[in-house]
Amino acid sequence: MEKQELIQQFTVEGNLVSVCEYGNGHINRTYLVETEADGKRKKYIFQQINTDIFHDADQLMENIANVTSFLKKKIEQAGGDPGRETMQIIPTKDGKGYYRDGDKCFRMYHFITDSVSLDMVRSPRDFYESAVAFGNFQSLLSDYPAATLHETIPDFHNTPRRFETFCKAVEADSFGRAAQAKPEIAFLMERKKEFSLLTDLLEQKKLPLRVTHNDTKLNNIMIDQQTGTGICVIDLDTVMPGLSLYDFGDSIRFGACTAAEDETDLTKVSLDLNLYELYVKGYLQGCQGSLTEQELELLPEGAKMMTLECGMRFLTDFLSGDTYFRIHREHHNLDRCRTQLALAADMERKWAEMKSITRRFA
Ligand code: ADP
Ligand code: GN1
Ligand code: MG
Repeated sequence: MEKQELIQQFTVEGNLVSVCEYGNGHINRTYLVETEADGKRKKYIFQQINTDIFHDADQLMENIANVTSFLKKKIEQAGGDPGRETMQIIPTKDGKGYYRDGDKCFRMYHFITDSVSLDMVRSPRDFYESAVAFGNFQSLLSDYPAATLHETIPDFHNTPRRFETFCKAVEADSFGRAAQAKPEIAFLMERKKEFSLLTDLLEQKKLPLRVTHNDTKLNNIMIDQQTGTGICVIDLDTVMPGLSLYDFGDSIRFGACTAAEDETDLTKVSLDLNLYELYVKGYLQGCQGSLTEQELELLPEGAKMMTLECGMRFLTDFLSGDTYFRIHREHHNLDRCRTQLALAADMERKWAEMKSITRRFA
């Protein structure tokens, strides 16, 4: 079915004016849809769900429908505007949360107007506001019935499991690429012992399982153009039980880095300690005192773990023929891996400072 016809399957208002590819997500295919009704333009976000990654679209969309209606109630109770502060699914004409066309699945969201999502920090304030919003998102979901959530990607942040998969990819070297990544493979192998730190503490019940977002990069938050506040957390595909340290860590990995995720000049890649500090401050404010002493102590470990894990995932994908993350050039996943490992190495150099900043706020 053509995109135009697919869009007609949803309860959008007005006539279709345009549809074009949109955003910089690595997973789904995202389109901006514009319609016109009575001379008024309206925007929507139309997405093809990546069903190679999310195998069960029913479960995925059930999670998102339940989480967004839970958030809507809370936002209304607090006197907020759910039309801007949470995602809203636009149902199909027969009342479903997504449309299936053969083995392809599509969904429609309302567009969060007058806001931007950023691929790099524009000003420190953006980053601080994103921290408050991601912390607040976690607070809002603190009494969400976690047992009702489907695990959309099992073992998503199980770093030791990710490491096993990585080792198999190195071993298999199915595309003959391992020789190009020798230093990166060695860097990860040398840190093998670190990977089970958080999963071990979780198993020993020393860290609490919470409902977390799990993909808290800066471009998964909409920042209000007028007020500069983090208005709406988006990309809810991986909202699942997880650790606060995953959410904190992934934001640092992406946003507190001085270079883009795919920068090829590694001399530009470092951890910005001022941004790190701002994020700690904003995240703790958003979490409203809910983090335990152990969680607070381990924020730097969360940042480093998510950076190493993401580097490992990019490298695994490079070695396995680039089937997971969408790439836009040759070696893109290898370049992305290199920035992550350079950032992790810089975190190791700045470890004492990261620890002392964190303790100051804890
Ligand atoms: P992916 O899972 O591929 O990362 P996202 O759901 O994050 O896909 O969407 C990709 C991009 O599209 C986002 O980074 C953001 O810029 C934009 N976007 C997504 N949903 C909305 C929305 N409801 N309103 C405005 N922009 C959106
Ligand atoms: C993917 O979907 P997107 O682009 O927001 C990935 C994250 C990675 C990130 C790296 C479902 O996020 O886990 O950290 O790329 N999402 C999924 O940029 O795997
Ligand atoms: Mg995204």
